[in-house]
Amino acid sequence: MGERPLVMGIVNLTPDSFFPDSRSPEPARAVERALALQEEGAEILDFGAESTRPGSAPVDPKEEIRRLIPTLKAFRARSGAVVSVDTRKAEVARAALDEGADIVNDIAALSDPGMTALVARTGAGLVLMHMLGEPSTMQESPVYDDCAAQVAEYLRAVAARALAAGVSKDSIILDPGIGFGKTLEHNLDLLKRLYLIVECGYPVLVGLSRKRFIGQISGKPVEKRLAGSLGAACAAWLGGADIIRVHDVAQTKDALALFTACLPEKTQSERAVRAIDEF
Ligand code: HH2
Repeated sequence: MGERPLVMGIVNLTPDSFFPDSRSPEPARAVERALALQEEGAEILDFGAESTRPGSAPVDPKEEIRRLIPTLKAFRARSGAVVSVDTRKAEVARAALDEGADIVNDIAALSDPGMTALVARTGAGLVLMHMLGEPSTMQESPVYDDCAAQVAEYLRAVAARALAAGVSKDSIILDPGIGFGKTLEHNLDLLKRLYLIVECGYPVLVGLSRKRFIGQISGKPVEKRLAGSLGAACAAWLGGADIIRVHDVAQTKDALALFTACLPEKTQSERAVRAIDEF
């Protein structure tokens, strides 16, 4: 981790991910997509075989492994890039690590009792993401007293649990879980007060690419949320995110490169506050 934001490119081996253009259910197409995202500058490739969009049903681990392994094998034969596997199941994570994956992107933050020991034993990287409830029902009526503070407290506690079970501190990455049991106001609170998660002392990952809250502000459907996603990605980096998880790698790299290159030495933050009121 350094001053530069890292970009994690999304490769969905699913027939039903919320952004149709990100779906690559056939291994050959998925490998081509992963290689293309690597070529565009992704520092990490995140392979997922279960859509966890709001309202989705869980995928059986055997099916997840069936979707994942041929692609990981074929990608590893052609690339040494850093690979993460987007799964909440230890059985799936184990199969992926056996195929050379480097990071477990656990959106259920160690809910599977086998996950902690697996990561401790293998020394893999570990993304711990906050989710309120389950994907099938998480957007029904999420309630927090103080969303950003509660999410930070939760992530701090899960990270402590991982450390106590033998996971190395260097392995851990925290993620507020944008859109996972959160309203528009909750998502904005998490992004505006991302420092509460940064202060936990681990690298921070943010996944916001084309998500619903971007449509709620821009009024655009998922296919037209690229520009909104780029704006939000720049704000997330400024707020302290070290890794941005995206569908559109080349465009995000360009946006972040320009944003960081042009970063003002003195900001007119009062103007930004007034602009927020106007929206
Ligand atoms: N978001 C999604 C999936 N995995 N992992 C982390 N760590 N953080 C996120 O915000 C995150 C994630 C949802 O995006 P996508 O994979 O494109 O959608 P789907 O779940 O429909 O496949």
